[in-house]
Amino acid sequence: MATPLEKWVEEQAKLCKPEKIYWCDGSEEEAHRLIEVGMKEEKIGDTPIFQELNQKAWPNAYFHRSHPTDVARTEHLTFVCHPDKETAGPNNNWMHPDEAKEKMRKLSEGCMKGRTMYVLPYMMGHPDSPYSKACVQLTDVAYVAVSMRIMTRMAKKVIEKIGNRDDFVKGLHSVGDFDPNKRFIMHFPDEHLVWSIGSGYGGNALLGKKCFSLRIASYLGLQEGWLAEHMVILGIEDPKGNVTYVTAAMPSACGKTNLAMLESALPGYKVWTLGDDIAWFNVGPDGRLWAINPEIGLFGVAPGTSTKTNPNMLKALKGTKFYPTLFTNTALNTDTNEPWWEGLDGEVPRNLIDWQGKSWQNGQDTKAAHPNSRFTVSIYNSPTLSKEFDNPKGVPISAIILGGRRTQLIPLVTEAFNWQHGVFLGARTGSETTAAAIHQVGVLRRDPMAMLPFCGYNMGDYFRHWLNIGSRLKDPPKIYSVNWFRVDDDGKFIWPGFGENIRVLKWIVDRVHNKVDAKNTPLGYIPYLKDLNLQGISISKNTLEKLFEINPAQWQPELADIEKFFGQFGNNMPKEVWEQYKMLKNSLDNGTTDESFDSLRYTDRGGA
Ligand code: OXD
Ligand code: MN
Repeated sequence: MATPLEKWVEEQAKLCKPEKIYWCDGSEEEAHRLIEVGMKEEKIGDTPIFQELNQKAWPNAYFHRSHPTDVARTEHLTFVCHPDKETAGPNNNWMHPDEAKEKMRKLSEGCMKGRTMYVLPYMMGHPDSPYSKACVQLTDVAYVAVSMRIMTRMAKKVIEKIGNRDDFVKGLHSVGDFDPNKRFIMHFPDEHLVWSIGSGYGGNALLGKKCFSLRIASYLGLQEGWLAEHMVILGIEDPKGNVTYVTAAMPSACGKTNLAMLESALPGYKVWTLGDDIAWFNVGPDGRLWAINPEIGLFGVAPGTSTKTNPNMLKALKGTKFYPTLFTNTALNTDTNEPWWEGLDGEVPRNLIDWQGKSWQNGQDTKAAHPNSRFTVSIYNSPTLSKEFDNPKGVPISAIILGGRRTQLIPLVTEAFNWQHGVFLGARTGSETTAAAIHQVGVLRRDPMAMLPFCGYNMGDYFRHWLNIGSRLKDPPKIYSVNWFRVDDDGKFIWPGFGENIRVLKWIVDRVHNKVDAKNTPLGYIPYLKDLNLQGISISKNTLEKLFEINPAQWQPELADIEKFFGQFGNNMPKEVWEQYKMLKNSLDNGTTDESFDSLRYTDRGGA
């Protein structure tokens, strides 16, 4: 008797009509074979999907060039298909599930003709974790099959784990003919199903990642009482060897990966990596908040990665623990057969071809590597991997950091007065956009908890869910806002960022352990400058003050924009969040000083 999984695969094959079906076992030997297939047989246009790179300089590394129109997430073609529009909320594109399925069925009819259908069984989370989920994705391209092996725990054993159940997470993916007009990423949360056609780009095609582990999982979390978040997880070790675990949300391409692998500029401090993109939170039996990273790979933006910005990532990219490592849409040095991108150390190589394969000269007004060119590498290659990474329980979280890219207004670091204020702080976060999704770059958009493109249901209900989780926690993590991107009057970044961000992390750890007091402001608690360790960097006192400046007049348009954003969620927006908004507005309007603001603040999580 066929299992529900076998039946499901058979039905999809009937629709997509692949030439053959291949069940992956996730082994290294298989990955070698799939790379071979990608170098010899599978092509996009005339280009084989994989090209071997210089194995001496970049062991186990292969290059992939995407279809030229398929370079980033396509949010306008991404739909969350709840039976009713209100559940999807104003933050999602919505289509009725019946209509979406009809559309996808038509587009998928025969879409795998002449190709192989790969069946990928994988776990999101450690197989022994009570929080993990068993999943199966179908795809018609070896690039996706190999990428999924790097990013997830792909293994034959998952098939046994699924057994006769039919509630496994389902993903049907085909690159179709790469036609952007026939490209859709459809989510069916009630069925734990993602159906994606027309794109091979990571965020659209590796369905365990954004599609399942954020959009569908966030909705599962709402139903089951947990949170799926767009966050890194890291451990900060102090000179005494104590490790404090924190998570951080930042919109795409704002330095999240660099933070997760930070090389500390402060002697005695060390950062241990547990995740660079996604965190699943559960309230543990002890009433604390515990986090796991459901992934095992890093899918990061290449441009800007260097020994200055992220030395540990370069070590991971040259690591040999896990086969293989992929580079997508970088430039290529044709003399040495090495990948290259803007920002990489050293001279610009003389003979380069750009990400589309065209010859490229230094000084040309286009970029050699696509701004959203990526690497896909195993987290096990990371020299900073935490020894807790494979702990099925995850790690207990002491602080949650929420960030964005803001050239004005937002201080370097602020501590929320309490959980509720922290939810407001996350809800009002804005960020200037980057190249990770197709839209205008550098425009301010509200991106609560960096989840705007990834929350699989109405964000008003999402804020409510955060408040509810907080009320179940015995000792909720403290919540912080950070902004590494504030500029001075000449438009230059004030804060040096990267490894120096440890100074902010140290302050956060000191606050978590009640070692330092903080200054009360309308926005939250900020550091007394004496408590920020600034040894070894030179920033004048004036400039430093600018990093923490709160100018009520400048805040007026910001408040209006926040009000407008919150207003979209109508009755779904919790009144607690509006109360926080009013409190901020009042305190800014009244030009409240440090002292007078004391009467407004929540005092339960107050001083040191
Ligand atoms: C990513 C993203 O790829 O957030 O991680 O876009
Ligand atoms: Mn991300």
